[in-house]
Amino acid sequence: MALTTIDNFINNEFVKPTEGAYFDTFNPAHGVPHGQIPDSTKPDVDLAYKAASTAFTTWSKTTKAERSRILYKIADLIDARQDEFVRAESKDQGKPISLAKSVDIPRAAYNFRFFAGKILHSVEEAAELEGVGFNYSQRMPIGVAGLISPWNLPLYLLTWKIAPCIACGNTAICKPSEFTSLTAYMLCSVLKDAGLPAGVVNMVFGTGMKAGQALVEHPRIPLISFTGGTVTGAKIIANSAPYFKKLSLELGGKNANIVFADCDFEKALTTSLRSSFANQGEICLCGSRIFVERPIYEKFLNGLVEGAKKLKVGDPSAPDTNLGALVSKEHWEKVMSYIDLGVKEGGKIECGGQKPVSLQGEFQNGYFLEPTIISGLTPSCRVMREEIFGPVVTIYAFDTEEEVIQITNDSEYGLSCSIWTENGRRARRVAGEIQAGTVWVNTWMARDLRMPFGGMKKSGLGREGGEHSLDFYTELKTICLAD
Ligand code: TXE
Repeated sequence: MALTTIDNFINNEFVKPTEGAYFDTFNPAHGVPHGQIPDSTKPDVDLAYKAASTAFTTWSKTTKAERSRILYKIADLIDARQDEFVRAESKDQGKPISLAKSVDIPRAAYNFRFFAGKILHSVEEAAELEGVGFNYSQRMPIGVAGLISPWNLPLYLLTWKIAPCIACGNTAICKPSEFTSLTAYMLCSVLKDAGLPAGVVNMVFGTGMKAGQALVEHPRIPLISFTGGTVTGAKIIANSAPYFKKLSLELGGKNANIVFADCDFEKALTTSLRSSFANQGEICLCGSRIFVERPIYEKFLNGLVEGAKKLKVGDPSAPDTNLGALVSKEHWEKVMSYIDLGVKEGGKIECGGQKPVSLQGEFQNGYFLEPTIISGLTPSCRVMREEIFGPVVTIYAFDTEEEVIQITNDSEYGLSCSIWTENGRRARRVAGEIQAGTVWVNTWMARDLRMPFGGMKKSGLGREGGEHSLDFYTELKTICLAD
């Protein structure tokens, strides 16, 4: 099969990497290469910077109405090419086509639509300073932004950065994950067809060590928005420190899913199956630590195991598939190593734990894994503390509200949490105590783009969403006018 060759996108042109090197990108469901990605290096980032900084001088002065018009057009073109994007995302990432169709691609379009509207409707502050005059605040675009995105929700998370960045009048150099560059590459044509001026968005494909690090260490790129692993986040903080860059970091999570005995049992169970295994567990918001109040523990565990066993793992392009393939061989091995560790730490595999034996033909070499539930571990075990980022959850019985708050918060992470209870007072009390950027009560992954989103502790720095995105992608200043 012919491999798709991806090229960098600089100044609205597709260009080969300066050093001419490419590497393979894999179809995770087959375990074979399906494309070639530029192995970009610092000179490519320098070229992109030249284009983006030139474009900034005019784009930053373009009216909000004009920027908004182009963003709406980009959203419309993503919708018009939805099927193409859906198939590509599923093939490149391994996710079920149904998920790409219901979540990833519609949300990518919505990211543009949301910020197209947002910039038109935001109002700045003004205040009279008695005896002096009055003050007003004004937002300025910052310059060329570095946007670095991960492989789990490739187009969804990349567009979550591009849309507010350019809506605010900045220009961008994007570095999508080397594991999943295909839909970012397809987006380049959409941007051009929508009439986005040359140089406003540039894509430099390649590895984190070369292309990513060159962006972070570029002395004239003043802001970096990054989503990815916590260890990488720490490197980005260190590498960008000499330049005092503005950073937004959305990092890992080890999110608690707290189920009280007074919950709506069926709703809690059905949603917990989703929050455990959606996108093969490769969502930073997945609830991988399930804490169940003891009176319903056995019943909930049995229901969860029964539900997990019914989930269909296999061909991502089949419409009824629930779990596709993990993103890469390396990641599959990492997740498997945590299952082994769980057993060594004294856990019991209630279901799953291996590659499904039923896979035939081309799928035999894919990176599939059965949904896995591990019981019998204590909160101090590594499997209950470290982010696994696969279809693996632990389940644990708790006795009191105080205990579950304590074990939830006893974590290096603080991204999200779900609480299941029909007692409204308890819901507010527990939600108020949990150390996480987002707490859902009786739901999971309900995102309102107007609300702040981000992590506490090692789950990240800063907030994005609504006004918070504008805060990150602009410099806010106060102007004082004397009478
Ligand atoms: O992330 P990386 P990976 C977590 C999850 C996963 C782990 C590693 O636990 O197992 O992170 O995943 C670029 N300077 N999440 O390997 O390495 C890299 O090329 C600049 C959580 O994909 O952090 C890619 O574009 N950039 C998560 C991006 O950073 C660098 C989503 C993310 O890669 C770089 C995905 C460097 N030194 C994984 N090193 C979430 N929170 O949503 C790498 N990159």
